[in-house]
Amino acid sequence: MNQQFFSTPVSLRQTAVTDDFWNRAIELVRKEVIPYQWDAINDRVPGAAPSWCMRNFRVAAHLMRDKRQKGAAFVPPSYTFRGFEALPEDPAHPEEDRFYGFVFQDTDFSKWIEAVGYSLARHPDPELEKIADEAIDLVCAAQTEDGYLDTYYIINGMDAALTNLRDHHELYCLGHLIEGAVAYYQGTGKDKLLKAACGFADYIADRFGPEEGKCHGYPGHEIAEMALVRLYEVTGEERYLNLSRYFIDQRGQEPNYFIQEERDRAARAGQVLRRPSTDPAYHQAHKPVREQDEAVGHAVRAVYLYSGMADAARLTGDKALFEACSRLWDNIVRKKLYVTGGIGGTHVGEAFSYAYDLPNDTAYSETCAAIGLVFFARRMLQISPESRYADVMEQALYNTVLAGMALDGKSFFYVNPLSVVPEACERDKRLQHVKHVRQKWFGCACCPPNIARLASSVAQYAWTESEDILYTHLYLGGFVEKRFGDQTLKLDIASRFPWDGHVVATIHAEQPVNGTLAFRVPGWTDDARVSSDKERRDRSGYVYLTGRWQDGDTVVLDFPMPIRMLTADPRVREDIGKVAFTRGPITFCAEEADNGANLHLLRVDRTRLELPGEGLSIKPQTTFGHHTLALTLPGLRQPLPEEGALYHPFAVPDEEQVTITLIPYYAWANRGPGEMSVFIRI
Ligand code: FUB
Ligand code: ZN
Repeated sequence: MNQQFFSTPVSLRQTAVTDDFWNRAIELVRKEVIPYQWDAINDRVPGAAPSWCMRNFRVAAHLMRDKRQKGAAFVPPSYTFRGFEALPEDPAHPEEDRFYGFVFQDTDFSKWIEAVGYSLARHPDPELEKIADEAIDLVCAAQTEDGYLDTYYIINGMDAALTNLRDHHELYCLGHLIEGAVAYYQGTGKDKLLKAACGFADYIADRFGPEEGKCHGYPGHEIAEMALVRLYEVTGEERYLNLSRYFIDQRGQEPNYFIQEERDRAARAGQVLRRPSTDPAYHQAHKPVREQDEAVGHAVRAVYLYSGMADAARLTGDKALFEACSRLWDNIVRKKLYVTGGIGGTHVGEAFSYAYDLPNDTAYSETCAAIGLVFFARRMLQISPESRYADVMEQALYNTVLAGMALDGKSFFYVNPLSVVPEACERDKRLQHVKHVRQKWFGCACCPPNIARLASSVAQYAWTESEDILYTHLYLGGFVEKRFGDQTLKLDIASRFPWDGHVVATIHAEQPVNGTLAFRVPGWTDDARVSSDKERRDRSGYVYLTGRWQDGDTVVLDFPMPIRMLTADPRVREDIGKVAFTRGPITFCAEEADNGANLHLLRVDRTRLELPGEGLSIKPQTTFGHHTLALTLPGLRQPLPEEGALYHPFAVPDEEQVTITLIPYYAWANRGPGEMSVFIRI
């Protein structure tokens, strides 16, 4: 850990993303997703699963108003808890003052307001801001006088608050509330929600800690760890950083808090807990985090935790914590990462599987997990700018994260398989979690709003800064401003990423500026060229250019993007004898729309790959007005015989020569239902 290289994300207000690729995604979020999401969290989307989110806030706000008006002690309605998901008996007429939905339903609002905050930072919109302000008024009206803010318990009864940290997501709601509040504050300068988030964080900080009589627990679903760090960075209040560190260090200590908590709950109900209902590894609580070296359990929780650990390590200079992050990172990247940048090999527990278990058709690869991996990668880069972190960040971002949203921004994937046969998805119960058509919304709507908040803040993943270095990690086209001392430098980036690796960075500055510009050299290119007249140093896949920058100076970067044919480590049983194709940051896949059904009958024709005019080639393709590149390659297709005997004596099949067409993985399932496969036999 060398503090000289530590950095923080630039403010969105210092940036603009103007290229066709990302600007399109950001605009989709602004014009389609944010308004749609607002309707969704207000249960106004016909045919979509209700969110109940804003309704729950309204019910909680009414309860709080009654309490304030009567001046009496707050007596919540005495409902028995219905468990994880309470649904109304009659959806058309929900009972007036009940909580509905998942225990973490409040986070639908928090993620929406976070995306709104990022969007407003770059694109003022008084109408949207007014809607957001009114929503914030409602949310704040639901807060209890001592700062608590989770409608599940405000409505159901505060007597049970903080008694089920493992499953009931209160601290997850806190984390998302903080993230949303900070983004809205930074985007608009308005601090009402930020104060509410601080109030909730203070409530928790007062009740958690090593002191006797305080709660020694930690979040069942991580995120508060990184959110509290962010709150600390915005407010300067050390207690938030301390609380984050407490949560990180308490996790996995003995006696295990979650087991003890469940035992206590059972005892209160007059029962004896014979066996904990959940393995602590699911929550990454099986051992202290500093001793962990394998990414296990629920994948989103895991990478959110590791992100918080990296944040805390950076701010406290905690080397052991950073080393744990590095071990966990390496474990993911070497043994548990899909070629699409997805993570989570099994739907059982939405979790990491064992090493090298990366099934293609039953993959979970939740969109949120890829987003969490992007968070983790950016935080590792902030500590140690090494291209290998940015490579994975880019891989997750351009492939699984973007695949999570349709090209028209109107439907979403939660699960991102690498191989799909529609009939199997529809008829095979083992594939119940896999959809081959994107959904409009989800009852558990974690993924779509997560895409919205990441896409609208993508500039903060492209550029980070320290006092005297501006880092470019991703080659978005647009600009970023950086103050070096009392001078401002504007870096204007002309880029056609991800299709073309030629990038021109032009400097604009009223006065000459002394400083260092660091540019990442992607790991997928062999022959990178960086032209500049400034002093050059290379370190861990970054080129550092130091000097006196004048208006009009340029840095020209060339990152050739050959088509790469990748094979997995042979320990990945699923992929043996198969290859996947990538070019630059993009992973490709075959779709039925281009190649016909029965993709499993295809294989790459190795003998023709090297022949002039027959090998791999690129062709432009347009889907929904969105320009992409397709790859073509020589292939062979085994013919299907007449149906007959299931087994027969082996004979070398008489394969037909075909051309295989591949499209970017993120663009699959935009042309109607059909098969898809990332890996192809060779
Ligand atoms: O538990 C909250 C969110 O719902 C998780 O992050 C997702 O995996 C989904 O289970
Ligand atoms: Zn999700």
